[in-house]
Formats: sequence, structure tokens, C-alpha cells
Amino acid sequence: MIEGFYGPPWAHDARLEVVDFLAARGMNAYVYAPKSDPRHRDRWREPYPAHELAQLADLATRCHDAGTCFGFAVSPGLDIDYGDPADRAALLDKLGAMVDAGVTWLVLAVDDIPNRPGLAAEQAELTAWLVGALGDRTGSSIRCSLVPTEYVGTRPSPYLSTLAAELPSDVDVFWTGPTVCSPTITGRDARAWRDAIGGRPLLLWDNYPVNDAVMERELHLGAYRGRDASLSDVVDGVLCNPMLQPRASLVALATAAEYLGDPGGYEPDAAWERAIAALGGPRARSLRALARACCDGPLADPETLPTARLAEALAETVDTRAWVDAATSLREELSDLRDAARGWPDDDPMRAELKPWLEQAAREADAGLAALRLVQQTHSIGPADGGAPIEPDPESAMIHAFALLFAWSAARDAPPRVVLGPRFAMHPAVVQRADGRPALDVDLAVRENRSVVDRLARLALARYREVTSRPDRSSAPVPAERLPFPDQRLS
Ligand code: LTM
Repeated sequence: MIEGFYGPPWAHDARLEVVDFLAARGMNAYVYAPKSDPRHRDRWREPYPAHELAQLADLATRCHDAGTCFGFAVSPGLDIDYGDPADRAALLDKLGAMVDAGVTWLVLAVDDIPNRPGLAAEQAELTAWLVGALGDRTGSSIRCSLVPTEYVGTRPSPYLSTLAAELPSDVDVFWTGPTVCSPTITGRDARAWRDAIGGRPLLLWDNYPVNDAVMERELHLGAYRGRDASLSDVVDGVLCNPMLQPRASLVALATAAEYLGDPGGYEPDAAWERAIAALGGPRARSLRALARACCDGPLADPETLPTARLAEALAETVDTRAWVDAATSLREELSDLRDAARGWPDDDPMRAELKPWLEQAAREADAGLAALRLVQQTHSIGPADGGAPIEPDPESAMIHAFALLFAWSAARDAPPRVVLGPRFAMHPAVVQRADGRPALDVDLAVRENRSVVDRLARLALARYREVTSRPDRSSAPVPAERLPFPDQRLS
């Protein structure tokens, strides 16, 4: 795992918990690289105060005891003068203090800074100098890795060709796949990138389940997926970048651990069920309900959400039995989601992480259930018993239409937290153009109008409009026994 996101770094106790959880599942690397730790990036020259250094040393020891390699990253790229002796001395002091604290793996991270001609050569030269200087200072060999300024794609570029020629050959290089948060990564992609960096050892910085920066409104609670088995033959390690929420990240990380343990036999859905059960305990039902509503993200389209498939069936099916089955399953799914905020111990740290999404889940589920009730009112259930189709009572349907509008507006007006698919979401989809230079893939970057609840609400209102605009219709309340879920009250 690489704690490499933007936003508040994790608390020390959460880090220790995560290290233990992952080590028990065979994940054996932890790199400290939180972008918003000022001494990691913005004020990288400053040494850590004693208590922070002590915590880092404690984390390194915990990792060591758990059989996990601990790496420390520094990210000086915003303002370092690569050739300046004072800056080099500051870098060596910074990293030397880590080595003195027991760290044996150092990472130089120069990602997310402007690129310019000549940058790769300066970075390669600095890295070579650093490897030598650390060796002289410690008298032992320290493992060094580089997060380069170009870290996405599958093609060579002038920047990468310079690194390939000038970087010390034993420095491993990080890469995030074909894009920043890569929906799929194959062994072939990795081979292509490894060729572009001159065959150096390759570490995958896998940006899943991370939800920082432009993705902060999302929770990525779905399984690790989209990585083919042959990837593990090519890369020398996989480090997942987690969410801002450490405990909630464990759902995806537990599934990633299963992939890493057996890439060929990995089954994401089964691994996901096991992760929920392992993390769930008394809250498993609630966690499962929320996670099923938040399992889309960079690796899975919103249309793969279980509720999205059911809403699709409801919109498309004409067969009464199938329609009732879809409506019933959808109602169960939404009822569980509405109740997901219940069932958590008060002092549960994962509950505190999930609170904004649990609250939004209740709003979205209320709106979805209101839409279902309106659909039910306006649905002429076919003559399953051979009788005439039922026409709904317009006044009763109107009350349900109003109830839907209120619930829908409450869901839409709340602060944007994505549950049941995004109304608007962004992913940092930087890709490589054919000439190797970066570009934004707009189709991958923007997800617009993909909310399951909006779809249900529109479907219900369209049905309502259709039914109430029929001229000269005689109507009567739909008898309870003809409703798919007759116990449903208007509330
Ligand atoms: O991915 C890399 C190498 N750098 C940054 C990360 O720090 C950040 O967490 C992710 C996701 O937003 N994107 C990046 O570009």
C-alpha cells in the first residue's frame, strides 16, 4: 500500500491498524507518501519534529514486526533546485534521518509537478547522486525508488527515454497504469511501460481505492478488479493508494490482497463478500448495503451497481412476473440502504468515516422508494388472472408524485456525496497521446447523469404523466392484492 493521496493524512493509530490488517492478508509493503503532510512535499526541507519522527520510527518498527517493508517518500519536486548543493544537503539530511530511524527503503517522488525539457536528466542525475551519498553515509545499500513526473501510459516519450538512459539501473520506477486511476491494467501494458523505462524494476502505484482531490465526493467500496493475472509476472510490486478513510479502505484492500495472493484464481465478487464479512461483524448488513450502493468508481461503471441493473429491468421489462421480481428486489435493496445508518456501535471509527455517505444513502433510498411507490401506483399490472388491466386512482397517484418530488429534491439538494451512482463525478483521467505526451481523456474523466435514483424518479414521473394524460379513463384504486408490494405505506 502507498499512503499517497492528497488531503488529511491518516492518524497514526489508523496506520498501525491497517498495517496489521494487511500483513495478516499477505500484503507486505507500506510506503509513507501523504501529499498533504507539509514535510513530505510543500516544506520538504524541514526536518520532522521529534514526536513525528518517533511516530514514523514506530510505524517502521510495526511494519518490520509484521513482515512489511516500510518505505519513506519525500516529494521535493515543487521547488527543488536539482543541482544546488544546499538543496542536495537538505535532501540527504531529510532522508538520512529516516535511515537513522531504521528505514531501509526510500522513495523520491517527483509526480504532479510541471514537466519541462531537461527535467528527466536533472532528476536522473539527482537520483544517482542520492543513491551514492546515502551509501557513503550509511555504509550499507539502501533501496531507492523513483515516482517519475510522467507516470501514466504504455508508450515511450522523450522524458522516459532520458530516464531509461540515465537513471541508475537498480532504481525501481513507479507507474500507475494506462491512466491515473486505471480501469484495466494488463501484463502487456506493464511490459510496454517497462520497455519505455529501459527494463528497470517496475512498481505499480495502483490508484484504487483512492478518492482524493476531484474524487472526494465518492467512496470506493467495490472490489479490486480489472487487473489481469499476467500483470503479476511483469511488475515487481503492487502498491494500492487508499482512500482518505482508512478503515473503509480495507474493503477494497482486502480484495486486492486476495488478487495478489492468487492473481489467476482471483474472483472479485467472492473476495468482496469475504471482505465485508471479515470487516462487518455486527455491522455487516449495513456495511454491505452501503458498499453495494458505492461499489462503482474508476474500476466499475455506475451501470454495474446492483440497483442500476434492477432499475434497467424495471424500465425495460413488459413481463409482469419479471417486473414484480425486479421491483421487489429493488425495494429490498433500497430498504436495506435506507436502514444502513443503523446497526453501528456509537464509537465505531468506521461509522465516523462513512457518516456523510450513510446520511446521503438514507436520502437517496427514500427518494428511490418513493419512486417505486409511484411506479407501483401507475403500473397497470397485466391481467395475470385473466381480468382487465387495472387503472390507478389519479388522486392517490398524485399524492405519491408529490412525495417523490420532495424526497428527490432532498437527495439532490444535499451536499454532493455519491451514493447509487453519480449525478456528476470526475476522475483524473490523464492518458498518453500517440506521441507519448499527456492529455485528458474527457470521456473517462467525466461521469454525468448516472444516478440510479434520478433514473427511477424520471421513470416514475414519466409513467405518472402518461397515465394521467389518458383521456376518458375510468379509474379506481388499485386493489392491494394487485400491487407488487401491497404492504407499502405512503410515508
Ligand atoms: O498517482 C500519483 C503518482 N500521484 C497522484 C496521487 O498522489 C493521487 O492520490 C492520485 C489520485 O488522485 N493521483 C495522482 O496523480
